[in-house]
Amino acid sequence: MATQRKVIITCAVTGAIHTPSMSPHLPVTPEEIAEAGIAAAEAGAAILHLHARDPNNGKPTQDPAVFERFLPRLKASTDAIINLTTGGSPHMTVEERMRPAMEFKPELASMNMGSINFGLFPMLNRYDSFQHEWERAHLENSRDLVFKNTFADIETAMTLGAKNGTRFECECYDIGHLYNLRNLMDRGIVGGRVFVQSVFGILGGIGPHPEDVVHMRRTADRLFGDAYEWSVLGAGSNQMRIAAQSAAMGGHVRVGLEDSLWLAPGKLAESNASQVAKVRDILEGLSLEIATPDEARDMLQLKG
Ligand code: KMH
Ligand code: ZN
Repeated sequence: MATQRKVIITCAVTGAIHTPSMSPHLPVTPEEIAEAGIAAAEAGAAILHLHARDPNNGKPTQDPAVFERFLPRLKASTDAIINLTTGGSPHMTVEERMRPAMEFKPELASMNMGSINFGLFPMLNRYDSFQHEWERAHLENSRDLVFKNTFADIETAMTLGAKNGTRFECECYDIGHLYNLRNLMDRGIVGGRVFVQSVFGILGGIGPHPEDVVHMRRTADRLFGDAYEWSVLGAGSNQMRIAAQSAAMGGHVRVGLEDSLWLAPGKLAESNASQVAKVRDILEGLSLEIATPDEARDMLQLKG
């Protein structure tokens, strides 16, 4: 098991899963994304995992011009590690999804470690109406959606990213994804200390049960030994419980409105910073210290 030093908090500010009708607090415009990221960093997030949205209707976009409207402000106002999505939305092509990481060459980018069914349609039951037509289709069409991340996709993207000095948040939605990562390491496509982001509770991936978390951790320990940093994210109402469990097991944590709209049962999170503050309280309650961005850079071997 990797030795626990300090805990890295990642904040995933807006993502591409939730839609504007689900919460009035979901950041949509470049200004809202910048302000939410700055507040999250001030609350203790060392890493900001970033997607962009069309300012007119909140639809996920990978247009670098939209990222350009919030990245300079985030870089000027915080020391946080910028982590750009290459997942984009499961509805986009891999080429589209890679555009921001190729354009901005960030320290860190997400990399999804296998193809999965990505079932968003259960959320349809929770909402009577939507402000924008794309929102219903986004959920409905997920019944027949494969989030495509083939071996060729991953290998190409990681090789291109590595040429820019970008390292990866390796998103593992199931146990097989850990084996995919091990294979990339064995073939020399990924080197150094790997950053595993285990994702729990997406329909199509591993569930959110405590035994699922233990199984993921044990398998990662067996496959990677001391050569990895482990972080977790729990989707929806699983977020804080899974963060607490993993932190107690030596892991890092990811929160943010990309992963959950909630602060407590029935209570929407009014900001990303409120989730960062809550997880920080949980971590400090466990006598764990929070990593600064530079400490996180050191642990993850980032270019800085
Ligand atoms: N929305 C998360 C479950 C990515 O951006 O590459 C996964 C994610 C994907 O963060
Ligand atoms: Zn994401």
